[in-house]
Amino acid sequence: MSSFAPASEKAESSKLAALVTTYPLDIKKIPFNPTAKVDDVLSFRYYNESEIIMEKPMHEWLRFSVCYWHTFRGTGADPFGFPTLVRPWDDGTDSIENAERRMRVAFDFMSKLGVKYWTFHDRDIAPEGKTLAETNSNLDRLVELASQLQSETGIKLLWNTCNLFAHPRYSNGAATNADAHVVAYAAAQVKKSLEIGKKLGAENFVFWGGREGYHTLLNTNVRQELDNMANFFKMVVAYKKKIGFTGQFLIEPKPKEPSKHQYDYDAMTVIAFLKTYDLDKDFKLNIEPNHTTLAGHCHEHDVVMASAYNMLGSIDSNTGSPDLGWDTDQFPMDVKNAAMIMQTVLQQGGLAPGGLNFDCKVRRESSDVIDMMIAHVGAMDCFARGLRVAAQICHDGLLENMKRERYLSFANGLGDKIRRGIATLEECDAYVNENGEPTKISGRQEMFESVLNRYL
Ligand code: XLS
Ligand code: NI
Ligand code: NI
Repeated sequence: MSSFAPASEKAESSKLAALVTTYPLDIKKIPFNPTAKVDDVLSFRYYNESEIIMEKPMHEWLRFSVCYWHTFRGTGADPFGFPTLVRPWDDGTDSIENAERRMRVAFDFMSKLGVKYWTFHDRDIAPEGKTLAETNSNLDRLVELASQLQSETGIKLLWNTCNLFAHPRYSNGAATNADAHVVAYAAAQVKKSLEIGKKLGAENFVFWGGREGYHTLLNTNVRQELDNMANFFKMVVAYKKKIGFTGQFLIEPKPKEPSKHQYDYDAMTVIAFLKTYDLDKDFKLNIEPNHTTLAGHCHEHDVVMASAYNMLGSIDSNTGSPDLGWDTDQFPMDVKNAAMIMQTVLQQGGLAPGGLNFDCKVRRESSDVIDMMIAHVGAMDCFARGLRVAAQICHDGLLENMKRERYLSFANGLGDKIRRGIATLEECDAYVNENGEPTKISGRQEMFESVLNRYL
């Protein structure tokens, strides 16, 4: 801000600067204000949680959650630079006291933002001890506090998960490690997290295979590793039943990073894996669009594919940078992308018990505390606007009709038999001999794109 700025703007800017160093957060609850000024980024213009859209309040379509790892444990460090996101509530130690203070700030933040859910890895909330027993007792203390804060604020746990990729013991994978001792460690860690999920009422539980993959096929028995991964999931399903944990299990596909190749490459790969090992009734998918684009697909591809097979359980709503080839985990700020995702969510009748988890981090250059809030408000409003656009598209039914018309030839005759899987090659041969060359029919891509643009 230049020194020529009016006094009121100066006051505004010093208020923002003050937030850098204060907590509990000196921010009011984010209001809904449809006439908010364009630069009022601490109000929702589109997200009106109780407003009914297609027979449900917006908050039921948009089951937002804040993720603990990026938003409360992210430091902004990258391979070239030191941390930039130094938070006033963090004292630089890995103590239980610091973890407890941070958790209180997190629930304060989420309440002011107005989200109803949160997500975390086991290692985000409590320090890892020297032994598994010590780690678990650290977890018990923080889970106790989480349970108390959940009931005080009404914020619920969308899902928890295990960090099976950061500790050096997992450098060669967890469930797919070549050492059975490491596989057992991972299993013990998951056992504890399922118990935590049950205690905190987690509505889902996520498995992201962070290092389940390979760097070179020369040292890797892929078939054994995949069999082991399936058996690991079978142990997990058995324990879930045993303790009566009711959350939905989700696998999160990602093609690479940190491994060169990850087994859970994309939605279709994971669905094939689950069906191969007879696990498809026990799991759905948690789709992250940034992983989808990393796999070489368009932003909404895996959301659409998973939903088409009734396997879309939840979404890690973030985005990559279209011009970068890695997982940048940016806040979703593109209305068209959000509308495309929400269109699929509307078509399948919602995401519950899943939700829209902001697996996103502010840029390392966005170093003020207030940037955390601005980012979440902007992303929630982007999705709320996407929902409104998608609802209008669904309501008009125009694009859906245009799509349906392309497939009319399957409505009767031979097409109908092909569609129902009862046609034969001989019938197809006879049909072509009788009817000759098919008439060329335009795919009309530009028309579809032009129509879509009129809704945005
Ligand atoms: C990393 C993943 C991870 C999972 C949870 O790329 O997105 O954050 O969502 O382990
Ligand atoms: Ni994710
Ligand atoms: Ni990711």
